[in-house]
Amino acid sequence: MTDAGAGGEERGRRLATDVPGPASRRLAARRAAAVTRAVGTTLGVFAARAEAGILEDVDGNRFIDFASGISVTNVGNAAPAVVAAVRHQAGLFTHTCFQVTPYEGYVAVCERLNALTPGDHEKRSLLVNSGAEAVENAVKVARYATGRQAVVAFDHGFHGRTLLTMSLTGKAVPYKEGFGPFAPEVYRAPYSYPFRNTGRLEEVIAHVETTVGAESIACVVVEPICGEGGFIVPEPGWLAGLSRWCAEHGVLVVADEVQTAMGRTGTWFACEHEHVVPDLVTTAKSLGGGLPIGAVTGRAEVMDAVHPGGLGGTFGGNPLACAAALAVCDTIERQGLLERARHIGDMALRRLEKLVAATGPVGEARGRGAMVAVELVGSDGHTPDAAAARAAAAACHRHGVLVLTAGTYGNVIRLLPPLVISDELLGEGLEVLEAALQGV
Ligand code: PLZ
Repeated sequence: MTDAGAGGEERGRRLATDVPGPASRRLAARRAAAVTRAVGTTLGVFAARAEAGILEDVDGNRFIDFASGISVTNVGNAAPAVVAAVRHQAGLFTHTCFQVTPYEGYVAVCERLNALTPGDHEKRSLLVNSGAEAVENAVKVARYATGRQAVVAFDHGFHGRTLLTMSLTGKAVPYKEGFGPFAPEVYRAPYSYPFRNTGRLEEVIAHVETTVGAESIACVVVEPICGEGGFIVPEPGWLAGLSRWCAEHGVLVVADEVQTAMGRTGTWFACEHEHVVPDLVTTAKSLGGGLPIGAVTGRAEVMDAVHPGGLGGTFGGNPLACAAALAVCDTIERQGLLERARHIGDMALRRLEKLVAATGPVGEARGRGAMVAVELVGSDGHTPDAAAARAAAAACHRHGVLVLTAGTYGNVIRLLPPLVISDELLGEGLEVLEAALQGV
């Protein structure tokens, strides 16, 4: 265990108290009396500060961060360039509402996204506050531009918690149960899941053609890699085949890159691995490096189909969030973080693949770039084992490594380390995870 500490060096993992410690437990009691229990928590330690790959709690425990706040702090927590940009902008103005008086930062973020997203066609962007809002607006735009109503989403997909995006989301508990009725004209299709041998492209297309009808569909909303659904990497060619079918039938492709974008998978956008050029791309999470911002970026003629005044919101593209987003893009470029993501992925997968066994509990290790997961199964090598995932995650937490679970069946442990994490911290965290997996 390293404990570097002072002088701007990377701090190491440290367990100073029980997890959670006394200060966290006191805050948890206040929380229980003040915050609705409906908001869940992965690890009940209260944060005090965080940096590149370390999150420190109010008891002085330091966790190796394999969560990045669910793929938000790709450039690191409180990344110096982000902090400086936000401080500077806060001293100039904090808000005008872009619809009242515009400002350059909003335009600059849109220019950046138009240039970075796949495809060299003419593009336009819209800025919003969250991933859900981005997806919701992408569907509004797709419906308007096509004059069609149906939207196809996929098994294992997660797109948010608003009425429309919850309707698009594939998992009932905890996201949907009790919250109906859901938005109409949402249809679901199988997603390619190689480990479980489901969602072959021909089946998906036949299902959509017979149950919805191509001519009614405004768009498909698809994650290039399922995030909450369990880091499911579709079969090679699946996304490209789906996009081809869409193009042939006037169906727009909305790539939901909220979790996968901004270098996470080793490219700016996960669609690039499949050479897919979506009509619309949604981003959020890491775009703001910790400040809330989301975006829809798409073909100019599609985005501009909507009448002036048809899209917007009070806070969309807030100037502090725009300043942060520009600093995030600069940092990814300057620090070569796409390459870092690939390196992190190689290192993690190489080690986790060694744990895969026909009789479980690790049925598969998979991922792309710094988006890596293990799927845990029973001794038949197939049946999802959520209890094992919970136990392994809890063991990691007890030993100072913050990991997240995922998956429709709750049986996946996913790693989303910040792309700036050192090899040393990454290796140490993996060691803890390996021991936790061997212990279940
Ligand atoms: N699309 C692909 O991953 C958010 C969910 C956390 P918001 N994923 C984290 C939770 O339990 O609510 C997500 C995503 C994809 C859309 C969203 C929604 O993004 O910024 O949380 O609204």
